[in-house]
Amino acid sequence: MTTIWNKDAEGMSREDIEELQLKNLQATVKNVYENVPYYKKKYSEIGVFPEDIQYLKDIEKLPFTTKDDLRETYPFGMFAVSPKKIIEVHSSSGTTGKPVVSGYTRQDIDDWGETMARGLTMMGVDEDDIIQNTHGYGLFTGGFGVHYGAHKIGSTVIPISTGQTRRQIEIMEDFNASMIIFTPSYGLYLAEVAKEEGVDPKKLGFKAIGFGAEMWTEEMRNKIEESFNAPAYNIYGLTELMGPGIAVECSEQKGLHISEDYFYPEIIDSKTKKTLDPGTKGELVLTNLKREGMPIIRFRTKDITSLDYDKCDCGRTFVRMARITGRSDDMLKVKGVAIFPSQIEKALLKANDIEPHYQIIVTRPNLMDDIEVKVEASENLFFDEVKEMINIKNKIGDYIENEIGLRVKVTLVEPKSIPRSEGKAVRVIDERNLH
Ligand code: DLL
Repeated sequence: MTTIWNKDAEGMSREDIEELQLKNLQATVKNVYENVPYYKKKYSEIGVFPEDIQYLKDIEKLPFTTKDDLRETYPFGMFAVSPKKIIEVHSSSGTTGKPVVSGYTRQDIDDWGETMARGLTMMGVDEDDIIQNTHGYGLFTGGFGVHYGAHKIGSTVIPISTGQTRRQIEIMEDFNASMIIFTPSYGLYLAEVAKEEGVDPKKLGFKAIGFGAEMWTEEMRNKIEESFNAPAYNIYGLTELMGPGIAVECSEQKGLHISEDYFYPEIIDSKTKKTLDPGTKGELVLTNLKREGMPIIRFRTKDITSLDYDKCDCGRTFVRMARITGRSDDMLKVKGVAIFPSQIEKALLKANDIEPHYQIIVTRPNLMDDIEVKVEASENLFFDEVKEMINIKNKIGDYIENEIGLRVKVTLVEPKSIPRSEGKAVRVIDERNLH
């Protein structure tokens, strides 16, 4: 049995967990009904009220919240407290351009640190460790979430953020980092660059690796563990609810423990929207149970997983969710950034001289994500000068970058060369094999 950060919480009996969850759910529903006009309107429209929540199961009476709801209330419409009490905001892509904003009070930031402290402890990290945190610090939640957890347990954090890969290798060696956090694709790239620099990643002496923010396969985990000669643990989270720490994998590496005192998980069938039994694969729906700044109720994560309530050998009683194996929508994560094809389409519609036929091709050459957008040129343009083509390509590249925040390769192809489909157009070709 490993050390548990907060035995009182993480070792609770199922009965106690459910009692606490019901109490906090009732308080949260009351809070949003009274303080967030958007929820009040939605609940009043269908005639459900806070007092209708008598049992945990009653959560199913409440409507779902989606990214679109957050977009409609952009930027601060979902806050349940006065903006004065919000001390930090984060953000990520929305479905049609406007990003999703997430606000935290001082207490929320402290709670975020608590969940990540639990997670780091699951990985065997403590105050003697030095953590190299390669997650981006900024509007992305990765950097700060891990940072708050590291502070809470008193380990030393190197807030190096993403990029400067050669410098990362130098720092790991010089500062003697004992644990590292990365996205799986960046981890593999780091190992490759280390080898190029003449550094054997196996000898860097990491005792644990934390990784998340994007989909990965067991083969990728094996490769990462082998490259660094250290166990790699899965970290799950999302901007809307809290960022990294919602669920983290323990030493057993058999699923991620969801901090159930902070989150209520459900699995639904994405089509019928009915709640499914434990163990069945479906879409994860999450509810904030304690959040002050921006409590989100029944958020459709669109992530596909299942829940396992069996006792875990690590001694923790919190439910475990399986590794994410897919999405129920068309969101892609490229270089850790969430992207929707609709955003690319919106950018393309701004450009002249092209046809609205396109394909998004995502590959992972040399272990780094690459994204290419193929667009059909108009007949006129296709027979035009090369200089003009380059101008248009650059312009499209700018529009897309403006929309998604990433520079992509734009390729203009011959008119009518992109295959037409009779049903739903195949817009995305993901060659990374992440399922
Ligand atoms: O990626 C939060 C995070 C940061 C988690 C660092 C872990 C580590 P978003 O950018 O809002 O937040 O993206 C959330 O990323 O709905 C999943 O589709 C995907 N995702 C996050 N963690 C994992 C994971 C952060 N461990 C979206 N495995 C989620 C698979 C993941 N997919």
